Amino acid sequence: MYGIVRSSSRILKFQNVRYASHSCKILVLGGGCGGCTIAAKFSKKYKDQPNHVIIVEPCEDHYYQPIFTLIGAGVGKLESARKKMKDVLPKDAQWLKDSVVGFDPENCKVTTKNHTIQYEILIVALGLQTNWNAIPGLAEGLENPDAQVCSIYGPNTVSKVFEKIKRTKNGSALFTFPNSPIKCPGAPQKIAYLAEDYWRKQKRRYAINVVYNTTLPVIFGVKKYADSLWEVCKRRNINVNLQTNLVEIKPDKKEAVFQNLKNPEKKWTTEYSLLHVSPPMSAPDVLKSNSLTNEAGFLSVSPKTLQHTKYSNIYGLGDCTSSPNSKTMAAIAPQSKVVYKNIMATLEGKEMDHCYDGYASCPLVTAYGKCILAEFDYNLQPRETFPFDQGKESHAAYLMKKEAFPFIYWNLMLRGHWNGPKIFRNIFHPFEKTPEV
Ligand code: FAD
Ligand code: UQ1
Repeated sequence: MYGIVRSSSRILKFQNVRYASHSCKILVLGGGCGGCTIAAKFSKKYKDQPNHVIIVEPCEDHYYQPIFTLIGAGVGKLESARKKMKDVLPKDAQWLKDSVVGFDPENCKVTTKNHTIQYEILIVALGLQTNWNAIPGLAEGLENPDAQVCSIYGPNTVSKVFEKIKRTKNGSALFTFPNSPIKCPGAPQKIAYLAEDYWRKQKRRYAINVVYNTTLPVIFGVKKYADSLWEVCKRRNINVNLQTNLVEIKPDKKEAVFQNLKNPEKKWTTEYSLLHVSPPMSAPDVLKSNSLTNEAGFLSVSPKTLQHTKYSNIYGLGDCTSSPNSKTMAAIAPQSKVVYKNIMATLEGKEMDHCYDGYASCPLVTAYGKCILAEFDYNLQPRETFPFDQGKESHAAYLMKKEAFPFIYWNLMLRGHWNGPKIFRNIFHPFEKTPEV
């Protein structure tokens, strides 16, 4: 029933095959964290049935993005975050190296630039799109080596961040959080803490005004961790401005224009000596404006089952869905189990019985060697794994961020073996009740 209709399985990998048709049981869109993780689970299940799992992914390289924050602070190099896509995607799945361009959910078909694919089950894991052109002056500023504009948010920009931090000797160092949903909402302030710590260690902190301008009305969404972060900022004299939006950069003059979101007419221009920008993000263009998505362009899924709200043979995971969790890799670990189990139940004609509780985690690095390990759920209540107070800065949490999580990612998660730390939480907190979602 399944299989390649007009091409051999090997040909799938080559771009010069035009308009070939394929069919498969499980079609995964996106070979990033979510796509690779879920494809690994299904290819293990169907390893004796070639062509059952197809992954559509255009990129040659796969990145472990969480380590970009440390790379931006001079801890490690970009090469440590990068592997070849062909080496991380599951060997028992077919990789179609192409971009999705259209959906036809009524007929269970997806089109890519060069192919059409018929599926029984579709899993969408297309991530978030980074909109570098949404702020006038940002793209020019990043390209201009003298403009002192930088960002940890792109594989092409992250390597230049530390150089620019090192070059900053005085003036105002501004760090921004955009007016859109973003991946790892903690990262824009983590890089501010690391840069501040660097300047302190270099004995030039007294000459630099460190400012964190966020569009959000809070420093962090979970009160327990927000309280700790306010203390860090107070102790280290980091100025935090809430509801403050970067709207334009004038790289030649080293000036940034901000807007007060409480009174959007109110705009002002500030000089900077360093500007770290977390760019606006959105659902990928290909997802926007079709019957699969909500108004903002995110794949409409049930927050509990991660099944599409209209088409029962479509599921989503990761940053591109409407599920209101914090968009992190840590969230994808339990999501991947829920999606896998619920699809298997559907295929076997059973009720779906796995439910995602919104778990997400954010290792909030506050200095070289220190981290607050935030873990929480849909209710924004802490769901901590370890038997110590994770709201306090600790070296253990920093080591997990730097060493343990990358190891878990490459060796367990991408191979379909990591469903999050619940197993450890159950050991350390045996009497904790699972909250209602
Ligand atoms: P991605 O991993 O981004 O993958 C999406 C894939 O879809 C990509 O490979 C892309 O090429 C592909 N794609 C896009 N368009 C198409 C198309 N048209 N057709 C086919 N394929 C397409 N998370 C944490 O848990 N902890 C952290 O400390 C942390 N820190 C972070 C720091 C930074 C600076 C960044 C950038 C991210 C961080 N994250 C962190 C977030 C984490 O990296 C993301 O949440 C995670 O990668 C999302 O996985 P995903 O599969 O949804 O998207
Ligand atoms: C996690 O599972 C994970 O995926 C590998 C991350 O990715 C980067 C994380 O940052 C975190 C915090 C977790 C959660 C794991 C534990 C042990 C708390």
